[in-house]
Amino acid sequence: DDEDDGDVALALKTRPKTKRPPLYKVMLLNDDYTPMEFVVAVLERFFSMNHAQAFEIMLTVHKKGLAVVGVFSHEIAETKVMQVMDFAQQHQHPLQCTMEKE
Ligand code: TYC
Repeated sequence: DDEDDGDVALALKTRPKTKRPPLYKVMLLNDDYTPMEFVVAVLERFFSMNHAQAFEIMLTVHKKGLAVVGVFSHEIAETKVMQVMDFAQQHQHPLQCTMEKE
């Protein structure tokens, strides 16, 4: 009677926090030397794109300077960046891949 909506007020203040983990954009950067076919192969191999999708994203990077190629959890994003950077180094291409919090 005195404080009939006390628990409602409390419920509003103590709403369960369901915090989702942050997501990270993985980006490919343009350069003047990495062959277009190599970038397409990277997108097919590490980002599960078909050839047409991969070619389109590669052209976007080539024209705009960079593009987001996927959005992942922190751990998956780090793994993708490592895989791309290792693969590029193995083939002596200067291709750069980075990640950024969404
Ligand atoms: N600019 C490169 C070329 O003309 C192609 C390229 C595309 C390189 C995308 C990197 O992330 C890249 N051969």
